[in-house]
Amino acid sequence: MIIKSIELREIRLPLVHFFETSFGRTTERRIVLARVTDADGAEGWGECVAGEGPFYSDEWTDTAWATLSEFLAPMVLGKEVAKAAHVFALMRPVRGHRMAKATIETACWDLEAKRAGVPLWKQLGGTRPQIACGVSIGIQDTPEMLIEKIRKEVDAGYQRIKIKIKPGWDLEIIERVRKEFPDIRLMGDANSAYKLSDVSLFQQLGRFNLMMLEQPLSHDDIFDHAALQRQINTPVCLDESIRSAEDAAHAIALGSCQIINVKLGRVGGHLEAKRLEQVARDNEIPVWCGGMLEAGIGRAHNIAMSTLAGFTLPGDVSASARYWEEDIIDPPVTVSARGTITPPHSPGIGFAVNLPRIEALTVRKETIK
Ligand code: OSB
Ligand code: MG
Repeated sequence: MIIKSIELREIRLPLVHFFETSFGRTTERRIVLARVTDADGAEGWGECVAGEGPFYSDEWTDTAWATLSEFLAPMVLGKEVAKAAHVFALMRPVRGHRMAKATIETACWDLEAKRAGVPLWKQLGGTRPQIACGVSIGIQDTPEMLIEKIRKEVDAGYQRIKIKIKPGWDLEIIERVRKEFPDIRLMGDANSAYKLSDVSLFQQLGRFNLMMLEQPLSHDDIFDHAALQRQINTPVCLDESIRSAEDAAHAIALGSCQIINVKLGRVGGHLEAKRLEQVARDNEIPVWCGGMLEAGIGRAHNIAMSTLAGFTLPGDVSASARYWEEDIIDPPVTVSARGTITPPHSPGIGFAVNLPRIEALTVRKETIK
C-alpha cells in the first residue's frame, strides 16, 4: 500500500463520570483521531491515547497533534509500505512520542486488515474467540461511593476490579473493599504515587490477597521496583515504566515485575505490542490490556490486541457505556454477563466508524497529503 493522505481530527468527548487517578481528574477527553487513506482508496482509523496534560506520560493531546502533523505524517506519506508491520520503522527518526506514532501505526493495521478482508485480530495473529474484561475504578469522593461503584461492576459480571490508589486513599480503602467483597479478584493501581521508602505500606497490603499492585513507584523506574518486589508478596505489575519489548525484557531480567500491562499507545502500536507479548510469553510473564479512557476506535484496537495468546488476564477493556453517552463506533462495545467481549468478525477493527457523530464532535481537522 502507498499512504496517500492522513486526516487528523481532534474531537471533544465528555465522560459520563469523571475519572480520577493519583495524578488528577479527567471530565472531558480531547482525542486525536487519524484516518489513513491509501492510493487505492482503502482507509484505516487510529486513535491517539495521549491525555489532556503531560501527567500519565510526557505526551498529551497538543504534542501528539503537532508531532503527527509536522513530523510523523510526512515520514509515512507517499512511501510504499509492504506491511503495516513496517510503519513503525518509518517513524524511527522521531524519538519517543510513541502515542503519536501508534495513532498512525494502528490506523495502518486497520487499513491492511480491511484490504485483506479479515478482522484485525486475526491479522495480528490473535487466537482468542473471547476476551476477559475487568474495570478500572477511579478515586471517588467517598469510600461509600467506591463500594457502590464496585458493586455495580461486580453485578454486571466484570471479572476483575482495579481501584486507583494514592497516599491517603490506600490501606484503609482496600481493607474496607476487601471486607465488603472478600472473594473478588481485586488489584490497586498507584500510577507512580509512592517511593521505595513506602515499602512497609505495601507489605501491609499483602494481607488482602491482591492480584497485583500496578506501577507503585516512579514512572520511569525499573530498579527500585525490583527492590520492592523482593520485599513484598503481592505481584508487581508495570504500566508506565514499560515503553517497549526491550524495556519488558530488562524489567523481567531484573525481577521488577511479575505481570505487565500492555497499552498500544505507550509502546508505539501493534507491532511493538506483539513483540512485547512475545517476550513476556517466552518468560512466562502474563500480560493484560490496559486502558486509557479510549473512545470506540481505540477500544476496538484494544479488543483486537487482547486476542493474542499471552493476554491471559482480564484487561481494562470495558463497555462503551461506562464512558460515553454515545460512542463514535457502531455498534458500541458491549460486555456479556460473564465479563467477556467477543471480537468482531467484520474486516479491520470490525466496528463501523460513525462519521456524522465524529463530524459533530470535531473541533479541528487537518489533512496531510
Ligand atoms: O494507569 O491504567 C492507567 C486511565 C488513564 C490513564 C492511566 C490509566 C487509566 C486507567 C483507565 O486505569 C483504564 C480505562 O478504563 O480505560
Ligand atoms: Mg496504570
